[in-house]
This record gives sequence, structure tokens and C-alpha cells, in this order.
Amino acid sequence: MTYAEYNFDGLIGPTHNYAGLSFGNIASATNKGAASNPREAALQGLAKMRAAMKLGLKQGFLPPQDRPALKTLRALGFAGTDCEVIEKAAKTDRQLLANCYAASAMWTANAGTVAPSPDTADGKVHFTPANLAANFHRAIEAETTARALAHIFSDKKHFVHHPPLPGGMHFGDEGAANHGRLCEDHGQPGVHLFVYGEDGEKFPARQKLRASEAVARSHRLGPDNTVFIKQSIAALDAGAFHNDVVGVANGTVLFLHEKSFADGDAAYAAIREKAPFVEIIEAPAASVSLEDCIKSYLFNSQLLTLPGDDGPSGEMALLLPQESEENPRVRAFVEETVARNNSINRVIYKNVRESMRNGGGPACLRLRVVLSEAEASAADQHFILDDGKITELEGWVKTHYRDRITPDDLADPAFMEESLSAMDALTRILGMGAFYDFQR
Ligand code: SUG
Repeated sequence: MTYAEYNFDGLIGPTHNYAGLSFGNIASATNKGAASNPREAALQGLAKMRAAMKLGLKQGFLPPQDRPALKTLRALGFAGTDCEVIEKAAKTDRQLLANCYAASAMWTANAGTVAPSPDTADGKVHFTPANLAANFHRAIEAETTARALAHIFSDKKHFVHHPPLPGGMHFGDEGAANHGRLCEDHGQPGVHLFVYGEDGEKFPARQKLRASEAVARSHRLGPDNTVFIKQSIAALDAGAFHNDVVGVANGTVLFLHEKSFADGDAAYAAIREKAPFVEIIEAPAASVSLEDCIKSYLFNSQLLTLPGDDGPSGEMALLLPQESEENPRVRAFVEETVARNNSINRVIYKNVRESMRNGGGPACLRLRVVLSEAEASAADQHFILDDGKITELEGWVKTHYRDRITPDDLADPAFMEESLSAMDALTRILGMGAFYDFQR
């Protein structure tokens, strides 16, 4: 059976803005209150998807969520018509309103954790949407994310959907942003790396060990194909609020910063024991500091196995944010890495600056789902892209999105109406029916 990796990027929603909502995420804090450009953000995201497809890779997407989250605002006691709900929330608590306006579902690495069928005891693809308990604006994504995943992967013959983990921060789970899979080939059984944190001196850890263990259990993974690794506090306190800011795994390669893990030697030994084929490519702190990593998002790159004429070519491309090209130390390290004799031999820099300014690089913007041909054809094809569908989505963005949003716009009921009417139009394009809460 042939398997392929599908990257499901988040289609960036019309309310993308900078509200400084994520403590421990330095870009989010730095850009609080700045004007955003949702139109440009969404087009940058779609251009990245197109670039991955040009490499011959499979590309899907997850839809944005309906924001403002009127259902949440109503649950918090704001009553009346939709316009009244927005006006009252704006008068009472601007920060609360901003939380209900975040377009943060764009970072689909946090949508959930996925285990492909070659790895699971029942031979099915397992999904657990992340509860994102660490931040209010993100925690309210889980319900709609679960609905979207169940909508796209609805065939019970192939797909198993678990609910987001219960228990709030006791089982704080941020999805695939702290998870990687090593394998000799996408269709071969893989080894799952789960990275968890413990609170630092400056910043809190979002991913709990017990959450990772629970996801592994639900996904019917076993001790032979799982490794649990503690993130270093130095990385967390430098601003690596998710492990995918300091490392990425793909196929046989683990590409990461020297200071990613609390105990690097022990972690590498545990990984090598279960995945003896692993090729570890490490950036020494002497060449690239943690600070450079966080600013440039070097390791928030997509590491992609390039297809050959007849199956995988054995070559990998690194798709990096433009900020990595602009940092001379990072660029030098990337050039050196590609020149060396290893699996990474191609580099592409893409502009995803609107997302980067909220702390989301290329890897944050995608959820990896490895699927067999039969599984891929059982998925809802509206969400698997080709050039024509990308052009259609670009057209939708150009029709409905603003090119400038400031914090004051969130208080304006006209902006709410505009955003929800964009989402309404999207459900028609994607044949989703009355998918969103505001349509029900
Ligand atoms: O959860 N930023 C996101 C960025 C997520 C990045 N994802 C990964 N590393 N996989 C977060 O901190 C900022 C929103 C704001 O401040 O307006 C935000 O939610």
C-alpha cells in the first residue's frame, strides 16, 4: 500500500489580529496592538501551500473558525442580539472580546495529534484534538476543531476520533506542536516522540507529560513506538512555548537545537534505541543561540521528504520562514547543513510574516496526516488542494478580507457581520452545510 504525508494547513481567518494573548510567546507579546493585515496573512498562507504542492507534495487545509465566538460570549453572560453581544463585551472587557476574536486556529500544528495507521494497534488513523487548555483564546478552538476533523475524516472504517483530553491544565495538550514521528518511510511503522514541559522560571509549560501519555494510550501506540522527552527549561524560558520552535522530526531525520531537551544525551539514547536509523542533525549553541532560534524560527521549518519519479527520492527540503534568511548566523548554519552530507539538500524560504508576528512559523501552520491511498480517498476532497482550489480560496479571501485590522475594529459590530458572512460563504464553497455555531 502506498502512503503519503498530507500537510493540512490552517486557512487563515478574516479576523487575524495582534492582541498579545499568549504569555510565553515573545512575538505575540511584542506585537500586541499592532495593525494586522488578514488579507495578506491568508494569501501568504495559501502561497506557502502552493509552494509545497510545487515540490510534488500533498496538501490539504483545515477551515478557519467562526470568530467572534458568539457562543462563548453568550456563555459568559453577554445577551441580546449578536450586535448587542459585541457592543456589551466591548464596553465591559476589551481583552475578553479579543480572546473571542483570535484567528489562532490557523496554527493547525496545535489542532491535534495524529497517529497514522501503520503505527496503531487497530490499523486505523487516530485523531485527538488538542484541548489547548493553557490559553483561553485557544481553549475555545477545541470543540470546533473536533467537529472539523470528524467532518473531513468521517469514514469510521479508517478514522477514529477521540475527544479533547479532559481536566484542563492537568492534562494540558497542545497537539502535534510537541510531537514528531520518525520512520524509514511514511508508510513504515514509525516511532512517536512526545515532548512535554515543566514550568520554567519565566514562562509556564503548556504540554503535560500525562497528556502526552494519555494521547499515546488512546491512539493505541505502545512502549516500542513511543518516547517521552522533557523539554529544557532554557528553551522554554527563551520563548520556545512549543517544542516545534526548537526542533522538527521527519522520516529518518531529527533536526534540532542542542538545548532543546532537558537531558539531550539521555533523549538521543532513548530515541536511538527505538529508531536506530535516526539521523540527528543538531545546531550547536555556539553557532546558533536559542535567542536566534526563537527570532528566526529556524526549527519551525517544514522538513519535507521529496517525492521521486518512483516513490520517495530520499531527499528532503527545508521550508523556512524568511526571517531565517534574514538572520546571518542562521542562514550560514542552514547553508552549512545543506552542504554537509546528510538528507537535507534543498532550502526554500517563504514569507509568512503576518503569522510569524504572532509566533507562528511554517511548521505551526500545518498538521501532518500520513494517509494510505484508500484513507486519502475516504477524506472529504473539498479539503485536499489542487491549483484550481487554491485559486478559488484566494478569490474568496480577496472578496471578503480586510487589509488592516486594529484593536478598535473588534468593537465594531459591522466587522463581526463581515467576518461571519465570509465564513458563511466558505461553507457554501466547501459544501459544509450549517457547520458553524452561528449557522445553527
Ligand atoms: O499559541 N499565537 C499562537 C502561536 C502558535 C504557534 N504554534 C506552534 N508553535 N506550533 C500561540 O501562542 C497569538 C495570538 C495573539 O496574541 O493575538 C497566538 O495565539
